[in-house]
Amino acid sequence: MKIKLINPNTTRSMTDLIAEAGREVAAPGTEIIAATSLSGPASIEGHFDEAMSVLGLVDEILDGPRADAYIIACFGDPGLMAAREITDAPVLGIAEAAMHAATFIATGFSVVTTLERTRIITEHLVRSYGMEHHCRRVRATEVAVLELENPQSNARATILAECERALAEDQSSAIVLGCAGMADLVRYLEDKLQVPVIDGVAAAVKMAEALVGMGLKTSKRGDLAPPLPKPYRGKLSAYSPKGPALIAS
Ligand code: 2AL
Repeated sequence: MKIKLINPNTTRSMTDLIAEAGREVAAPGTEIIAATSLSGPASIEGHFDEAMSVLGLVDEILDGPRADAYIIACFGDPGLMAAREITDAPVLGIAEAAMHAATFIATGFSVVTTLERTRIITEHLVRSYGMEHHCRRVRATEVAVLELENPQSNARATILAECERALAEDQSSAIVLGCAGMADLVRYLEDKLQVPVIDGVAAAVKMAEALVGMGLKTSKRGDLAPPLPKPYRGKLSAYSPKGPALIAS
């Protein structure tokens, strides 16, 4: 099966890291197609960044060969429901996948993410995914997304310290990493913390494989039906939904 792993920020080095995390867990018959959005923010750290990232993400689903499943590899899960409208292949967000994975192996988890503003956005996701009973706390490290790639930033030590505080103070028994750019920290943190550490990229790949393996597709009944045909004007005219047929499937 083909799983398209889309980095909705435009930083290719982060896509390489994400692709490696995905390929590490993928089953032998799974091909991971890693893509970087061609338009949008270099990193996604706020509501505006998220909104501006969605067209680049949508382009990656509409253009190119179809995949059996799509993964949005940014912890804000930007454009998740919109993406589900334009294909009947399963679409998974990494925050959603990581939080669900955590519920199977721990009764409570903490999310350790990047900036305070991203922490607040993650809290919104916790509520919209119905994870309030499982997520004990969302914690910020004040490490910006692109600083994760800077060896001089001390990001590793800062994230480890926040995870330790989470385990000491939150009554959590697992850590969810709150950024795709943290995917390479799993082993390091598990060694130090001795609790499960969940990277959403890996979780989403395995869950996508499971859904495709079960022959499940996104329901086209109700709000995930294809977008209604209508004109979109101005800069978005090329995106006008054409009709009831799926745009990509
Ligand atoms: C992210 C992420 O995963 N990629 C990105 O650009 N921003 N999320 C985050 N919580 O900072």
